[in-house]
This record gives sequence, structure tokens and C-alpha cells, in this order.
Amino acid sequence: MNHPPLTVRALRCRIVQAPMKRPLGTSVARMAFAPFLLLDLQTEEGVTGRAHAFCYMELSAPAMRRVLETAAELIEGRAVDPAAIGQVCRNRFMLLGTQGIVGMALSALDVACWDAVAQAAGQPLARYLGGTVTAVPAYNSNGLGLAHPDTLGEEAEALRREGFDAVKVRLGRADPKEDLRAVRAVRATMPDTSPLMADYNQALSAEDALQRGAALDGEGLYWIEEPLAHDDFRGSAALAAAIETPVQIGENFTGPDVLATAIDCSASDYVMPDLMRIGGVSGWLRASAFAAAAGVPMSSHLYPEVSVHLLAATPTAHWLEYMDWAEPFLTAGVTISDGRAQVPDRPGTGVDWDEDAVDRFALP
Ligand code: SMN
Ligand code: MG
Repeated sequence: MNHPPLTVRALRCRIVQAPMKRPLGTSVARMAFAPFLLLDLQTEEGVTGRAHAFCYMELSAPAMRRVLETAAELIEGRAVDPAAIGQVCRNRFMLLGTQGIVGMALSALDVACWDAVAQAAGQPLARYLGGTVTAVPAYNSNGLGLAHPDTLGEEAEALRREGFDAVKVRLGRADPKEDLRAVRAVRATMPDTSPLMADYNQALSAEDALQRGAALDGEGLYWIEEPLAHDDFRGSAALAAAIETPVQIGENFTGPDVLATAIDCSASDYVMPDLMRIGGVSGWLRASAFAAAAGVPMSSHLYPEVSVHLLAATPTAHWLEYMDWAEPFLTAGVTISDGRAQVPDRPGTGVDWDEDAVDRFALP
């Protein structure tokens, strides 16, 4: 692909950590703060490409910054060409491995490159990728953690009042009856036609998943997400074949080839790659081509601000996961109305920092 000519001048990394409006308890961890790495790719032409990468744990942020400092040495003075820059950086980190923290840092760099070239072309990223400036179905993924089931109905109603039809509840309590109570508490507050997603965060054994999955059939769940270890494609395929509720996986795919393998194994009914694990915009585009060829519905994981553009250019686009975690330090969040997220009609991704907030939430 030919991009408008831009030259990398420098990379600037900052780390912020803002409190979550609704702390989230999952089967893995409880999170009350969201650490992010903020990347500015500055060009000689004056355009700045931006990316924000969720770090999961505070400790990964300085490591990701180190990766990007090393990448900067390789790419300063080069053309802002996401494919070429990705190749150079992956070669440099080949011996260490380009997944995990390295992969997340390089994905952020890829996103910043695409933001820069789309800005230089004067087009929203969605349109630059061949999609349209449209609105995509979104579910409110904030909240509904592993709290007491009695508190969840009210929370679901509050989340839907933010402009959404669909929400996602976390599961994976030790007692499956408590999970069932949680699902019913939320479901009872929603019209039958409103999608309710459920996420186990890899909590179950294969045997447990077959039992719990079958017990949840008939409870009106739109999908069950990551019931098993993220890379147990065989177990996941057996589960997906055995139960009626669709199985969703993908936030832990560490590149488009992993998604292709999962689809090859019929590991799930749906896929939902994460922008920073799949390889940024470049990885997403390759992944979406695989999903399109197989006819598998593809949703996004986190990063609604960027993912809204990608889904608008994805042939089998399904659901946008809406999270508000980055909004404290962005100049604008995603616009939601009638259960849909609007692609912003601004050049690039439209992601920009609220500098006062960045100062306020800065970590060293
Ligand atoms: C999730 C994502 C990121 C951090 C914690 C939990 C969850 C989701 O799996 O899909 O929203
Ligand atoms: Mg998940």
C-alpha cells in the first residue's frame, strides 16, 4: 500500500494510570486502575500519530517503553510505512520473541503509524482502510464484574442507560449456582431481544465448561467468552460443538496466524481479537481477511476509539466492546447512541490526549 510520504522524527512514550469509574473484578484479577502507555510518533512533516496501549499490569508499562526506545533507534529517519517498520522491529526482537510485552509495544507503534498516515491523507482511519464513516453495534463492557449477584441488576440497568442495548457479565465463580444467579439477575432487567454476553476469562476446565455451558443453554446468553485456557483450541472446539450458546474467543490471539489456526480448528463460533495483541491495525487487517474468508463474525476487544474504525472496515464486523478506561485522558471518547458507536469524522483515529489529564495521571 502507498502511504502519504512522512518521515519518523521521534517516538515519545508516557505512562498514565487513571482510576476506573467502575472497578472490574474478573475470575483472574480485580482492577481499579487502568495503566496505559501513550505513544506519540512525531514526524518531520509535523503530523503526530498516536496510540494508547492498555498495560494490564503497571509493571509492563516501563518494559513496553524500553521496547519502543529500542524501536525508535531503528526507525528514526525512515518512512512512516507500517509494514516496513513492523518488519524491521520484528527482526530486531526476533530472538526475544514478538509476543507479550514486546508484541503489545510493537502493535502500539503500528497503530501510531496508521494514525499518522491516515491523518496525512486527511481521512478517518475507517475510510482510509476502505470502510465507511458509520456507526457500529456496541455493548457496554464496563462493570458487571464478579460482584454479589444481587447488585448486578441495578448495575446492568445503569450501564444500559448510558445508551446501550447490550452488556457483558463476568462469570467464573467457584459455585456455578452463583454464576447462574448473576446471569439471571442481569437478564431479568433486559428485554429478551437485548444481547447479554458473558466472560469467564479462561476460568474453567474442559469438563467443567461442558457442564456449566450446558447448564447455561436456555438462559439467553449471546455468547460465552473464553471459558477455557485461551490456547486450548481443541477443548474449545469440543465445547462449541456440544452447547447451543455460541463460544467467543480471541482477546489472547497473538497475531493473525493464531486467529487463522483457531478458525481452522473451529475453536469458536465468533472471534474478538485485541488490537494490541493481534499486531495493531496491520495485524487486524490480516485477521479480518481470514475471518471474512471463513465467514466468522469478528468483534473487538478494548480500544473502542480505534476499534470502531477497524470494525467499520471489517467484512464480518460483529460487536464493538465499549470500555471507558481511556476517557479520563482523551480529549474525546467514543460517541454512543442507540447502542451504536459512531466512527468520528476526523482525520486518523481521532485519538488525542488531554494534556492536563495526562499530567495528572502520569506515572514515572
Ligand atoms: C477483560 C479485558 C481486559 C482486562 C480484563 C478483562 C475481559 C474483556 O476479558 O473481554 O473485557
Ligand atoms: Mg474477555
